[in-house]
Amino acid sequence: MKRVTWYSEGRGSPRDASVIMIGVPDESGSRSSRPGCAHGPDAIRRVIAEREMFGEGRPALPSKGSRHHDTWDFGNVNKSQVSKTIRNFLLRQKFPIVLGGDHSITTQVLKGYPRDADISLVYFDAHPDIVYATRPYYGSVVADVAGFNVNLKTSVEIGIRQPEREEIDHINDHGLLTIAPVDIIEMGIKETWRLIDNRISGAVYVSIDMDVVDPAFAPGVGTPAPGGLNSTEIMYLLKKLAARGLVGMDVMETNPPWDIQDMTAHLAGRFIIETLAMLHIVHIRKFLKILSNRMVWNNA
Ligand SMILES: [Mn+2]
Repeated sequence: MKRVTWYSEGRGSPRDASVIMIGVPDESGSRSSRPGCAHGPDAIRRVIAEREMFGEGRPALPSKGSRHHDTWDFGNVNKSQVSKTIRNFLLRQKFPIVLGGDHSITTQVLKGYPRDADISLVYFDAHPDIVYATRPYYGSVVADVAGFNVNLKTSVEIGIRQPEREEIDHINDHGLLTIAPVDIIEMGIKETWRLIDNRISGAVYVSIDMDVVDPAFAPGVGTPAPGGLNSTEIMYLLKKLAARGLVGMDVMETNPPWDIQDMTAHLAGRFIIETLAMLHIVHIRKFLKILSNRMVWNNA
């Protein structure tokens, strides 16, 4: 995979970049009957290069917001290298964007953050992914990271509409806030953002399972669930989150063999562009600095 500089202002190097993009072409944690999400990272890159007005030195043209970050594409890494790679970039105060791959990769990403990071997780997904499992997989992500560095009391799941019976119990036990697509219809998008904004605090990490989107907009996923959010509702929330400040982001479960004319890969790329356009790097540096200082301390 060619190394691409996004948002380049003539400075294409990892040292100058404030944002690092990392692909993880792995689906070993998936139990979907539709294989193929390991091809997600390269499909997203290809579609962005073909269709978006940026890439290789050209600036992005997002719909709102104009922040420019040099974004360096680190290429693909093995799942076993994810935590270490994330940790190394956090120590350099880089903002990571991870492309999946199946959703269990998010667990490995968050394990790259300090154990005491007390992260607020904003989890976009049709499924709660809070099954208790002895072997971590894409259905146990939220349960797995809750035992590590994610604080479920300040976290929120958005787009939930297909929980398993036991997951409803676990959500209630943890006091986890979930927002279903119909809740958004009732509240409206502004009130939805207010609810999320009041809930989250400190270091906020955003994880997107592309199946959060209605399959009408994103058919290329492993476990499609009708009745999801539309593209612009998600973009609206991502922009609000980015403007507030984030410590990392991932976009998972894009599944090219099941996609229709790259709709899902294109939307995944668009989510990233629109988020980056609103990202306050000053806020991010503040959070990342706190995190990286803790890492040094933990190492000593
Ligand atoms: Mn998921």
